[in-house]
Amino acid sequence: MSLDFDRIGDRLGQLEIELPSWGFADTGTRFGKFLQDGSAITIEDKLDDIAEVNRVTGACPMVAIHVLWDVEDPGKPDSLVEAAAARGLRIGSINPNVFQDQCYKLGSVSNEDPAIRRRAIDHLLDSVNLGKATGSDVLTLWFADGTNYPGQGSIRRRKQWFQEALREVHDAMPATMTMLIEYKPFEPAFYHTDIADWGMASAMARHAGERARVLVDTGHHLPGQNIEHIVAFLADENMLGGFHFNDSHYADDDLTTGSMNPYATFRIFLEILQAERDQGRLLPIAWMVDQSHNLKPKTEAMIQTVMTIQELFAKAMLVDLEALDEARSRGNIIDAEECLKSAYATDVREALGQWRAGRGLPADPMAAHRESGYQGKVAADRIKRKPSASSSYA
Ligand code: PSV
Ligand code: MN
Repeated sequence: MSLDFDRIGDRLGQLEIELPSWGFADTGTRFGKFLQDGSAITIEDKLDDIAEVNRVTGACPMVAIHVLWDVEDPGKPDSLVEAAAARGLRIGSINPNVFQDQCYKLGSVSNEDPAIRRRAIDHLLDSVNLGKATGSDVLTLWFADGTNYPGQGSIRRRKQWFQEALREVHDAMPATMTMLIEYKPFEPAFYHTDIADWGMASAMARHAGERARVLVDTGHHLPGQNIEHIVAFLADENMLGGFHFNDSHYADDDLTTGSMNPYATFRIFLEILQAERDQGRLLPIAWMVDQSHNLKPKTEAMIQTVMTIQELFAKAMLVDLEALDEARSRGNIIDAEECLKSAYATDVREALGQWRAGRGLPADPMAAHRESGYQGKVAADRIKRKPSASSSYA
């Protein structure tokens, strides 16, 4: 099977994959952090790393920011916008943070205490303003709200508080902004999570207003969940707003996309492509990565992720949709499944290298990154700013 560059290359070139600032800093597990000499410390470091991924892939001009982790003064975001622009980047999604302050121990917008609910809503409204000031048009909402024990909270009252809060925030958004509502079945809440699945996120989005959609974080599902079914359903309901790509083996493991179940990611892409064909338009989807790498070198992990997304997307584009429809109409399950399998089995890596080279990009982004010596250079600088770390680049 050969790649039809005109058809596949144009569509692939439209994929802008937004990278998360938090994927480049030292992060950890509940049990500890493993520090890397080259990990980013400041927002400028994170922007440098994302610019490096964009330099070698040409696919990542947008950065997702987490408000409390990245923005020193939300009232003065100009320097952040300028720092991004100086590196050829722009601000993508704004991620408010109503989960880490002590006051949110029992919830944010679904807290029993009206003063805490108000504080959380005010932070969300500040985040809308930050979005306006940074030129971002996506407000990405994830809530840690939930309860740990039966009886701890009124599930219905909490739901209603959520609806009120999201409606208020939605009404404050400019017409160009989309609200994306993320769901997660558990963690940190272990008995009930207020927005636990796509159905609840979808209901919340409908209550919030016409510019609210669902955000599918691929890691936020119970094992065995058919994620492409959710994607197809949401796409058909015009409720699919974006992705947080990653992979997982047990739960929200934040592993690199396609590292565990690349066939599942391929099937997600195939559902999107089928919906796009049937609806005759590109779906308005924010393609975001949400990964935090504890063990892999962070910039390399993101380059690997972007290359994997492009490979799996190209494979999904190789599926002969007419032959698939035809096999379905004959009720021939084997022929239908083979349409997927033969596309998936095609090695697209060399063809993608040629496609990249044709666009003036390195054919092999990972090799280009390694040859540049970027990581050693930034590590030499960053290690001096990390008093407790011991250097492995010395
Ligand atoms: C929560 O698990 C999540 O997926 C949300 O998107 C957060 O914003 C992100 O991870 C970083 O904590
Ligand atoms: Mn996420």
